[in-house]
Amino acid sequence: MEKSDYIWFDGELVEWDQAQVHVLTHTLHYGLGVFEGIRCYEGTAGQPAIFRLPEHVDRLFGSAHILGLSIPFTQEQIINACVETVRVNKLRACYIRPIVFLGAGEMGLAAVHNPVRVAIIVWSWGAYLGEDGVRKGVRLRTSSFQRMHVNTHMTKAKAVGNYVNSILAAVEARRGGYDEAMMLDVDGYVSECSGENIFIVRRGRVKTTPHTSILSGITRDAVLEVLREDGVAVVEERFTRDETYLADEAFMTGTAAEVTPVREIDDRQIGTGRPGPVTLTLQQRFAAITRGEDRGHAGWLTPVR
Ligand code: PPE
Repeated sequence: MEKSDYIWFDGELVEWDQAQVHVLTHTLHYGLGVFEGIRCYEGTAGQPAIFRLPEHVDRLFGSAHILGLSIPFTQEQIINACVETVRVNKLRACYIRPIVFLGAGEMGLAAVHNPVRVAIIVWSWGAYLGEDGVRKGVRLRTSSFQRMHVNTHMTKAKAVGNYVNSILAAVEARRGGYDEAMMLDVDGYVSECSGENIFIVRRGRVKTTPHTSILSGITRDAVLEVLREDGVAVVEERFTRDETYLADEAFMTGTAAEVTPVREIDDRQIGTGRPGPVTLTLQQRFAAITRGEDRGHAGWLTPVR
């Protein structure tokens, strides 16, 4: 990973190498923290713009609220700080990672009164599952690890600790020679992937899992809106792993993964084994929107000036 120049840390810009924490940082021990992943895109006119920034910051505050963490800044301050961090690092296209964590002080599980700290880091991040994955599609494997139950971890919070569940699945899939893990919920239905939401298409009709056990993806929301605008039939409904085998197309959505086609699930070819028409159209629509070429969705972009 390439270093950027500055990191926003507790309200100030500090040099990349100076953004350090103590080993007694509470979140490091117990995982109580929340974060976001946001992308900034270079527009066709050369102007960088951040995709759905207020929605991401709102989810960050929602995640903190769920975990009982009080962020010592306003949403507006965090929005401005994200823009500022991109600007000072002179990056055009980049990934933005705000993280809220409990600092050092007391130890123990109930030591929730330690200072709540906030950092915003930006760096260049290319295709999450590789350029080939975006063009040709990726291979998924149903995970042996279930997605956490809605009453064990809080699935609506993008919480640091939730990613232990994701990492177990992601690493297992990659060790098995697959690109990514498809996770089932505790009832056995498809939930989401380790870091993406999942969609299937059959006979022109698009299906994605309901909000229940998933992280409510902001890309998922954007894709649903674009599909509906284009007159495509979409439903949010539970489905089984074998229903995915019968799909004509499948794709995943996420900030890092954007719209990534799926060409195989559990060693079964999906459709023709190549990205299908619904997926391809969506990728083009998404690229046009994020590059600022679609005036209808200009409201989803926050320019970095
Ligand atoms: N589910 C999970 C579990 C998840 O982590 C993400 C984002 C999504 C769904 C999609 O949400 P959204 O980005 O709002 O569309 N995953 C982040 C993880 C990246 C990382 O590996 O770190 C991301 O895409 O930023």
